[in-house]
Amino acid sequence: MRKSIVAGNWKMNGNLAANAELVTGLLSTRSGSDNVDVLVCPPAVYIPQVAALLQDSNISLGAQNASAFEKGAYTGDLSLSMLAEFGVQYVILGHSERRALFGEDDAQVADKFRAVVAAGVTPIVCIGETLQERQAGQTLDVVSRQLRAVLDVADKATLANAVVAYEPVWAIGTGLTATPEQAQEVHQALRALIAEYDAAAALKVRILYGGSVTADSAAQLFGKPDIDGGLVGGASLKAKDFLAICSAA
Ligand code: G2H
Repeated sequence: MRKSIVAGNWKMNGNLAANAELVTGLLSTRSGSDNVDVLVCPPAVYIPQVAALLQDSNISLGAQNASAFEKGAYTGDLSLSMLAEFGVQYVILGHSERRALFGEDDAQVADKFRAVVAAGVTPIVCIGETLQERQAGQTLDVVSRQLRAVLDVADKATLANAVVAYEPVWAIGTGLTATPEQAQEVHQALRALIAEYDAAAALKVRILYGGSVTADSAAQLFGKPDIDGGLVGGASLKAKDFLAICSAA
């Protein structure tokens, strides 16, 4: 059995006061139940603040991005060792907003994947098709290409610990959610692709769904056999909504 994960991707939202209120709300209501891994990914500048707030809790800390490089002349970037020093245990990689707005390509995502794994941090690799690609019947081709880029550089010993997030671009922040059946079809195909590399790892890799997940849509999505939780954007900014999604996982 795979343990579910729910990750809150705050994107570029929050401030000191709002973060404190949100995390306090999460900690005051979250039960001690350990059947789902829960993490939040604040903007990098707030990682120390949120790390302090989460100390000794059962909520983990993630980053929204990281450099593939160890150190040096990379203005504006943050290395894995810097993030790890502040307790970051997960890093989101290749989010569609990074791909579309900041030009990240499959090769860069693969380089970052290698760096994240080498640092002992868990990668959450985001993949997903655009509406145009879905309408052209290219969904499985696109997500397979994006996932292969990472699988080709993955180490057999650590692949099982990686997390994949299927996030159809047309569902992100739009209020449109893939149906549980649409998502399951893709998740199943992704697991089959991972099995081509390592059958045992494929059974263990957790594949999250992301894209306008709400407290209302979560239970049905997470009820599908290959959907192991969610990567949640907008709904992770309200403690009540995020906790309801965690409870559905
Ligand atoms: C997809 C998701 C979180 P939202 O980007 O990664 O955001 O839930 O707002 O669609």
